[in-house]
Amino acid sequence: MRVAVVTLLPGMFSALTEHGVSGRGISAGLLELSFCNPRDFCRDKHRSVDDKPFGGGPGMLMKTEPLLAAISAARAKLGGQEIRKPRCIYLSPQGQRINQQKLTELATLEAITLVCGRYQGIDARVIEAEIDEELSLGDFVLSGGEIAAMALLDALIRIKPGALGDEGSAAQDSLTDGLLHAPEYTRPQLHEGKAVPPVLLSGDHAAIARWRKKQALGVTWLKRPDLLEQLELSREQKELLEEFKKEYWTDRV
Ligand code: 9WO
Repeated sequence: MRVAVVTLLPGMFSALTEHGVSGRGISAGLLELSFCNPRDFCRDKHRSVDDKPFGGGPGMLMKTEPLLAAISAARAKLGGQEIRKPRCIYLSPQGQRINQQKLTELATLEAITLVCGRYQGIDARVIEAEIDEELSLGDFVLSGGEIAAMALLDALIRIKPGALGDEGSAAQDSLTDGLLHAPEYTRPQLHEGKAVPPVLLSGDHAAIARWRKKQALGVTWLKRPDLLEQLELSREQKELLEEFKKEYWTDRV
């Protein structure tokens, strides 16, 4: 997958490229990153990249001309004719909320352009003309799109086959099946008087798998009932959840 990032602050992306799973994935070529900086496309003497909003008020917008030139350069970099028009994505709080399922769809694309806003963002007509999808990671505001773009890219890389190496497969990630993950435990066996659930020490792999499925359903029911409502549970899952609820209420009285 090839990704061109339009950003005034490409240096921020070293957090992604130089560390951990994402760093290794990029080094291994699972995702090819390039940058187009509007600053490099300025034609005025002061190389300004911001501009005043019509109507006044505090803050600035990204200056349109260098931004458009950088978006064009990103498109050209991604290969022009050979590849279908790369999807151009703008990250902002005004975008559609994305989730793990949307990420798995994005992971199948061969090329995308990510536009990172700064200041108060970009001219509405530029969004209309150039942006295919405006996406949000959640209902909060950052000081620019870069950290959101890095979060998106990190999540995309870990989906790619081979990205996780010995650490396992992204198929086991929380939310891949729409559910939260069962709780996990490591040493010591006794922590502040609390023991590890005995089934995890039993060596009975079928029993452990069943317990984890039940806990995943139960944890989702307790913490994110909204996620459960979006799912069509199988008969086995319904039974496991009923069992979890029964134990939950028994333990509370
Ligand atoms: C800045 C600003 C300054 C003064 C008055 C009002 C203001 N609004 C903004 C603003 O919303 N800036 C955004 C910063 C413009 C687009 C890029 N920025 C951004 C992206 N912040 N948060 C995101 C983001 C992206 C994806 N998911 C969650 C948040």
